[in-house]
Amino acid sequence: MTPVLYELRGRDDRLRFSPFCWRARLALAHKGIEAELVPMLFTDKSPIDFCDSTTVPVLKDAHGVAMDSYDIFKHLDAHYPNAGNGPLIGDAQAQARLNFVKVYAEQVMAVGFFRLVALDLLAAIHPDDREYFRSAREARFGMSFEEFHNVEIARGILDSAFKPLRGLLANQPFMDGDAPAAADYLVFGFFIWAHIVSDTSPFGETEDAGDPLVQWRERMMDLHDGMARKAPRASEIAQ
Ligand SMILES: N[C@@H](CCC(=O)N[C@@H](CS)C(=O)NCC(=O)O)C(=O)O
Repeated sequence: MTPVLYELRGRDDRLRFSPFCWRARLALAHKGIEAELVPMLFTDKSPIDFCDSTTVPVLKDAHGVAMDSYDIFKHLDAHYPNAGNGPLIGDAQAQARLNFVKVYAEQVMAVGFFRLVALDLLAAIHPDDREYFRSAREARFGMSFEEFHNVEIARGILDSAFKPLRGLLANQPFMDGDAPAAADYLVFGFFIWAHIVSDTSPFGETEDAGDPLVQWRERMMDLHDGMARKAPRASEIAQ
């Protein structure tokens, strides 16, 4: 069977911005696997009724179902170990280290991105989903979207969160070394999320082309035939 990736769609079906779904898309591209992409709304999860997940991405293929972006990496490595560009994660030691990258990306860096684009994200979400998403996330933030969206605070968080990435990328082209793999995709998911929903740069009013992190972001945009660069952005699609 053709693998199927279930992913979140936005107000327009071309808007596919979920950071977790992007991890899965990039991982599939890394393996050279073409998947059918099936959209889902927050408020209509019927496409993934067949499994035990309430979130996307979900990947279904001939080997079974993987219901989380990180589990999709593991599933692809288990069932397609040497396909395309090879392993995503690597050995057990590499996986143990990757766990740190995942926690850092989701619990430190992502907060900065979310505060940078919160209102743009809400506008990019399907109108039927906005009330659900607003109330679920406001309960989590402990404040309104309008208060949470704060470019100055966001850039402060990101300036700090970007330091370890810059330190690493000053010495190697990708987080995983000479070529991109799971660590790069885990982190880049949040960059492409913000890029699709908003025109506000995470780097400030002007971007420094000599910044190793800006250079890495550009390399990531170019990967796999420029799939991230080609992704339609909210600002390109009429409201
Ligand atoms: N741990 C999951 C998180 C996935 C996740 O939170 N996905 C969001 C879309 S970006 C979702 O489906 N949320 C459903 C909901 O909040 O009801 C992963 O890494 O795959």
